[in-house]
Amino acid sequence: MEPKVLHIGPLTERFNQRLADEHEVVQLWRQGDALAYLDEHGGQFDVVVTSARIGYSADMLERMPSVRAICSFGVGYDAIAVDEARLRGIQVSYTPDVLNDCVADLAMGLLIDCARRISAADRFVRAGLWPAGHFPQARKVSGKRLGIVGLGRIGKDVARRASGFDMPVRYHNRRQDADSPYGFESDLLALARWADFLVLTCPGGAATHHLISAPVLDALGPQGILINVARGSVVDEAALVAALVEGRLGGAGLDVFEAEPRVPEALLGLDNVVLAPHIGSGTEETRQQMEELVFANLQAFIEKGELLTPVA
Ligand code: 8YV
Repeated sequence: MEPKVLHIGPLTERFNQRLADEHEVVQLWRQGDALAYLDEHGGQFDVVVTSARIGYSADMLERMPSVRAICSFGVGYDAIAVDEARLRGIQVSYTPDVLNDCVADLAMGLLIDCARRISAADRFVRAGLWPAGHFPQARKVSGKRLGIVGLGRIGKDVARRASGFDMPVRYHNRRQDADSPYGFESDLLALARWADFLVLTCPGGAATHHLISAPVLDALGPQGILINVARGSVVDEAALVAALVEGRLGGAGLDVFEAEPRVPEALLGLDNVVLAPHIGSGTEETRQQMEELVFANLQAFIEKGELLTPVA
């Protein structure tokens, strides 16, 4: 029997359309109050499709007793009640690996932009300020010390790119990676003191909530640059804004925010920050691969009752 799919929140037009064309789908965002809708109709769904950003909470799970699989578009699953799903015997899939390149590319792009002040220079030229004087000097990138918080698949791709810039790399993880050629730093403060640039590529969720606190930002210091392509929740955003405004931190390149799409007002006026609207995986090529992987997971579940890339 054709499974009934609940699509939690809109993705790309192409994805939404393809899912609706290929499966029997209800688009939850068109049904008014989500919980009220699920109270009445939740029992009919077998599979949920969602994304790393549009969560699937325990509240919703309770209302959908027949669901057996959640297929998520994205590598992060902090927005999905994975533990609750496991307790209920629900399998969860995600889209690892296919987006590593693009997220790592964006981390390097934000890093170079912040250090060399490319976006600020662009604003300077567009404002017609060049004839009136020189653009202030920026900071060199090549050869600088790179600290990585979360040396997983994406972190390793950032490290590989950094080697092309002759950067010494050290990292902080919960546990040392025995196979890694990079120096392990169990003390995050020590890593921040050592690093010129600190790049965040760790998962979100309770274990990393506000890992980047005021003391870590102070350790990175007035010449240091923070790059976040992980999750907004990893950084104490109020402390970050204060450090930037008070000049205790050199700069920041941010693709993610604590309450995105809301960005703290104070950041908008700062010339030493580069702000992006969560575009880490947002290229045509990568989004296509993520889409294919969601559909492949869905198909595998329908045909064999097993997902291709289950959350471990
Ligand atoms: C989103 C992401 O999935 O993969 C992740 O964890 O945060 C992103 O790639 C994507 O923006 C779709 O919501």
